Amino acid sequence: MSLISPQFPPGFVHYPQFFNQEEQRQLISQVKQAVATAPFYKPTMPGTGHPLSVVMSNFGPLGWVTDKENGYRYEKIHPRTGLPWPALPHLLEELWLKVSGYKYPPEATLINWYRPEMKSKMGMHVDNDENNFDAPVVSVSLGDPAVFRMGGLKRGGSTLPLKLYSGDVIVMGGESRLYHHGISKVFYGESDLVPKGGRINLTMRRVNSVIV
Ligand code: MD3
Ligand code: FE
Repeated sequence: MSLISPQFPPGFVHYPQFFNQEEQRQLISQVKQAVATAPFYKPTMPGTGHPLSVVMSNFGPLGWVTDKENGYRYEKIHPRTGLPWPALPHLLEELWLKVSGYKYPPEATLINWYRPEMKSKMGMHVDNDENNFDAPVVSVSLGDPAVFRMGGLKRGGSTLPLKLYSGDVIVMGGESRLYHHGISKVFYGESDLVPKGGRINLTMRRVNSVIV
């Protein structure tokens, strides 16, 4: 079941409460396990070195990373430990099979932690560091609710809000894949799912258009 305003672009699908409480707890415990070996790191902007307010880690064969020197890119290893990223949990593999409609598995699953003490948010941007825009991006929200904003193909212009709750899944396929989007507000302190509080977002992506 998906309930979204007809103003959202074709290919954008919202599944409210895709994951139940038990599954959400399972996903959080898998994130906890992953960050025990692939700790959250502080991403910085290319050139300026300005920190993003979220901290990040990844699951799967590739991870999205960014730093002052080398900018936005995908890497097979953690920037600090030099170790491969932890494997994608089965629950997420299954999610991709159910909702992506794509022939190949995801390569990168970015873990974003919006921390209460940092009042983390995410500015409007486009996900375009991949070499494959045929595959959708699939995202899972966990913990505190947030206001997601969807813009358009060009930057600036009006945005449409959508409140995302813990357990919600969104799929950004078709035209929506290259739309601007961001997180304008997190309602910190509303959920007790995340051990140290805040919101965790898991974003699954296909990076290459072939199996490498
Ligand atoms: C719409 N994350 O990691 S997820 C990101 O909640 C990111 O942490 C936000 O944007 C978060 O890049 C939003 C939903 C999302 C992800 C990719 C999209 C929405 C998207 C790509 C195209 C359009
Ligand atoms: Fe994004």
